[in-house]
Formats: sequence, C-alpha cells, structure tokens
Amino acid sequence: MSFKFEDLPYSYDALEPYIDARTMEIHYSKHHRAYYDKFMAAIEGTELADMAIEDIFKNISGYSAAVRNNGGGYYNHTLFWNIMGPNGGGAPIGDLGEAINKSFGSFDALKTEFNNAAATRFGSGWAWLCVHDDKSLKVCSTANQDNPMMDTGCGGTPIMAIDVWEHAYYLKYQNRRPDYIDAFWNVINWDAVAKNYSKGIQG
Ligand code: MN3
Repeated sequence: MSFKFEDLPYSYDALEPYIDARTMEIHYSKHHRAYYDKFMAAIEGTELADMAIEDIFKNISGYSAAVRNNGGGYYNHTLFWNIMGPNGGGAPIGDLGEAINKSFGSFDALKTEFNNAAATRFGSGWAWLCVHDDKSLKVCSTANQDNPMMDTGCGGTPIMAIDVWEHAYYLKYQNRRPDYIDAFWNVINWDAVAKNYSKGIQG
C-alpha cells in the first residue's frame, strides 16, 4: 500500500490567528484521518491499492463513490496542508510569479479570481490554482471532495487549493466564508506552491 497519512508539517496552532488551533486539530486528526481510513478500506485488496492516485483520478467515474469521495478527501487535504505554513503570505516571486503575471495579468487579478471561485462555490468544495499542459495557470472550483484531476474535473494539475467546506472555518468564522478566504492569503507557503508549479510544468 503506497498511500501514507502524512504528519501535519507544523503544529496545530502554527497558523494562528488566521486558522485557529482547534479547527486545525479537528480538521487534520478527524476529517482528514477519516477520509484516509475510508479510502484505505475502499481500495484494500483491489488493484487500486497499488496505483498512483493521479491514475485513479483519471478514471474516477469508473469507481465507487467511496473511492471518489475519500480518495479526493485524502489527496486534497494533503495538498492543502502542504501549501500553507507559518510565516506564509506575501507574494510569489521567480518563475511562479512570472507565470501568474502572464496568465492573470497581475497577482491581484489572480487573488480576485481565486477569491471569487472560493466564495461562490455553493455548498462544500474547493477552489484551485492549476497548471495546464500549455504551462498556463487557471483558477477553477470543484464540489465536494472532487478535484481538477478527476475525469469530470476542471483539468490541470493543482498547485494550490483552499478548502471551503464549513468544517474548515466555521468555529472561527461561522458564516463569514469571505473573511476566511481573505485570511488564507496570510498563510500560503509560496515556496511550496512554487515547487508544485515546477513539478507541474514538467508534466
Ligand atoms: Mn476539509
């Protein structure tokens, strides 16, 4: 079995005050853990147990709802934890910064489009920044625990994401999803996003 439940790369309180410790603890140790455990149960003893998760997503329509929802939940949260960190925020530089300017016009234009995608996702889901085959960057959003790599998804390889399920923000922000989205920009680890971008443009 190649799927691991990775350690959170920082302490539960590391993203305070933007994301509170109680939310992080429940989100990681209960929600993410449950997706992982249920994903493992769904693929145990099947051919999926030895596949790359990208290959599972490519054909997700052919698999059960348990594989889709829990495989997505497992993968999406792992990406989410890794693109955040203490001392985050600021603006992306280097190749990623240039790619953002080229695709969106400016960093502020990316923020506007990303915030809009996250705020207008009805119900539960995610907003994404993805790199596509032509190396351009695009923003999209998906419902539930879907992601862009699924055969029904919005395409591209995700390099950054925000979880807009209520469990990601309700304890601190209640119904104020836009305030949580604004706060998210203060905890983005741009070095991690840049690494995802470098990998993504290699296909
Ligand atoms: Mn979540």
